[in-house]
Amino acid sequence: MMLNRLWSKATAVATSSVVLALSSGAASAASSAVLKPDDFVGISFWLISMALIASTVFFFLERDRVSAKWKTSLTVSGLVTLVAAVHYFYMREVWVTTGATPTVFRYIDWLITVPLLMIEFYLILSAIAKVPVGVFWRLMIGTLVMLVGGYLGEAGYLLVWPAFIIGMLGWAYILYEVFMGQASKINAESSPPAVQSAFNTMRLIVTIGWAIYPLGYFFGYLTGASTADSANALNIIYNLADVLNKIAFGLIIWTVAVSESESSAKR
Ligand SMILES: *C/C=C(C)/C=C/C=C(C)/C=C/C1=C(C)CCCC1(C)C
Repeated sequence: MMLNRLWSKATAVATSSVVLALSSGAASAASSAVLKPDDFVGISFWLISMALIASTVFFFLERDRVSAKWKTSLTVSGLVTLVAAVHYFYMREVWVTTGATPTVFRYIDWLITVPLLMIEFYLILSAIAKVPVGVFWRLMIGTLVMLVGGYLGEAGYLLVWPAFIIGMLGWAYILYEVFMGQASKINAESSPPAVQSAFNTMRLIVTIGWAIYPLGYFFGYLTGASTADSANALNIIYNLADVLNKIAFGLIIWTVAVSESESSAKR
């Protein structure tokens, strides 16, 4: 128990130092450009980088408070915010120094964090029911189609409209799986109320929270606005979406984990 606590404190301290070291390295390379007070997209990159580090440390430390079956979920939440924090340093750098949209870093980040969020889904269900591994792979396939479609459009390998439609089909497939497929049936049949409510919240996240990303794409490429306006809209929308889908999503899981752990300790 004691060792366990020490270990999780040590991991949290180590993570935050690595992230801080990375961020100061990135900052010294950027000596030629400084964040301007009217660069609101740049400011959002800064704010969110910091919020992501704080969330990472928080999720790792809070593992101590929850019962064993929730610990992996909190670890995964912390990994999502950690991976995103590091990418935000690089994205911020690209934005502040060049004013360009950091598409490659954004998609590398998504390619790791979105599958981690899918694993989170699967873990929540697995905490209380036997879940066929096919559910997991179907969610992964939807994710890949969605992200590859988006990247081909944003990086200029495909026309922006067809790429958008491919991405939307991948997302639609994920929605089908969580609302009508096997994942939803398992939840309805076998989950205790706390998990059902977590599952429903996660569904809302994947529907409403994730819908913000295609909106970002739309305002970034499909409105015919000027390049500068489009880039501003795209980045601010993606950044806000990340706050909701990475930090708030983690906090929802944390809330359920804490309340469920406390009520099962009383029983
Ligand atoms: C932490 C990052 C997350 C949760 C990223 C999620 C990204 C999406 C849901 C992206 C969706 C897109 C479409 C549905 C259509 C094509 C364009 C995308 C890739 C922006």
